[in-house]
Amino acid sequence: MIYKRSSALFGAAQKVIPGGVNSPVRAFKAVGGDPIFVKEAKGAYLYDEDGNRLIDYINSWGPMILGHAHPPVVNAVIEKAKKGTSFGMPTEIETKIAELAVSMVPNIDKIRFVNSGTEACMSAVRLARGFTKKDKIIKFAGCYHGHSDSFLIQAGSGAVTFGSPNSPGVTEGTAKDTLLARYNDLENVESIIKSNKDEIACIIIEPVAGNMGCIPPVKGFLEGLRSLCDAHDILLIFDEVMTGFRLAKGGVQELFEVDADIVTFGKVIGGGLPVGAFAARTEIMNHLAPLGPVYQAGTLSGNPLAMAAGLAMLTELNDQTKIFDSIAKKTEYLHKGIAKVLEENNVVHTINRVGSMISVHFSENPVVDFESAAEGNNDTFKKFFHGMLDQGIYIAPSAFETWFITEALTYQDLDETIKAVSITAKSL
Ligand code: KE4
Repeated sequence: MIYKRSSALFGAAQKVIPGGVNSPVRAFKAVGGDPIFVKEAKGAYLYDEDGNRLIDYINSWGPMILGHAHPPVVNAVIEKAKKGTSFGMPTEIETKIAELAVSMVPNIDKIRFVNSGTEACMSAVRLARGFTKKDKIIKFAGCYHGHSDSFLIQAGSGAVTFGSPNSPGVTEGTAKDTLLARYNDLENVESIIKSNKDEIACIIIEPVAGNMGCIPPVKGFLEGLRSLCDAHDILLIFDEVMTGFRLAKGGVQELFEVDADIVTFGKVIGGGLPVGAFAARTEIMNHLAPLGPVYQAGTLSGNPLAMAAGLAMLTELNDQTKIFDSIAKKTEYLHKGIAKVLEENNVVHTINRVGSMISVHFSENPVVDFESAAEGNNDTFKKFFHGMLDQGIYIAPSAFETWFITEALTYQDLDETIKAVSITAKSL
């Protein structure tokens, strides 16, 4: 594959945009080489600036569950744009998508729309702190909830659970209120709660992790968090920015039948336009301004174009819930095919999968948390990424990401992908 024009465009971008990208993971830093500049996309395919067609397993990091340039979404945006693009005033369409989302997801009575998953998670934590009048939060090493200060915290030295900033610009003052736990380790969570009695406002978690590769909760883990939260007056926040409207109509709450107190959304809910949201029962949501004292706002929140895209997307997913089963079956087919050809080529690996989220780890041990995810062989991953790209397959440019399967993929595309793995495996 030739990427001359992408490289030239990357050179120009770097002169005026830090690192040439508007979000770091796009820069290929984890895999090397210049990022691919996409010209357009349709269905399961990307068409880059050098005329290459790539089968897309990122789908804008999740939103394109029905495929790129999906006509009902595109047409809804075009029609809405003709009537104006933003008013900063309430519009009926915001109520319509809110009513639909509330009808699709368990345990939520009200929803507030924002412009990104970060904003949704940041606001959900502020709401939890305001509602419980407690300051500390528990997050899990390896889970990502966006770039708000409270989340950019890494494990402190040794086993100490007090976090320390993992980015300049995040203060020690902020870090001290974020406690870090190990994913899938209920005892660890319980000990942190006991060491911070009556100080913890919420536990925020990716109920199926997607930012350390795909990591499912072990049996009983989510249920255990629910019990701990009930016993210690802590709110449980499910960050469903990735999993919401992807793993089931009602997300992970429906899939695993565990109730969250606050749920955050992004990606799919906006149909590819900038939308995040957070939702909860009335008792909690009514603490939000203008009703209650917890302030949260946004000029473009509930933007009519974004709402039109999101409403078209959720309407289709709500009307055709068989889509969730169809993409889960495609993902299982892909999983089995990739595993077979990697085994045939004696490539040490493990594959994690939940619904239409899947990740390939070049590690012989099970990947159940950040530590085990970090044991993966990154050099092998880099070769795998570029080998697949050379075969016209675009997977996540980082071993700590998840592949997102779109309904637009055909079984022929999946076979082409499995064949590409077979060819690439010979060079690993
Ligand atoms: P955004 O602010 O990027 O819309 O959402 C933040 C976020 C929150 N919660 C979860 C579970 C997420 O996965 C994300 C964002 N996901 C990354 C992919 N790992 C977005 C890609 C990027 O950062 O460019």
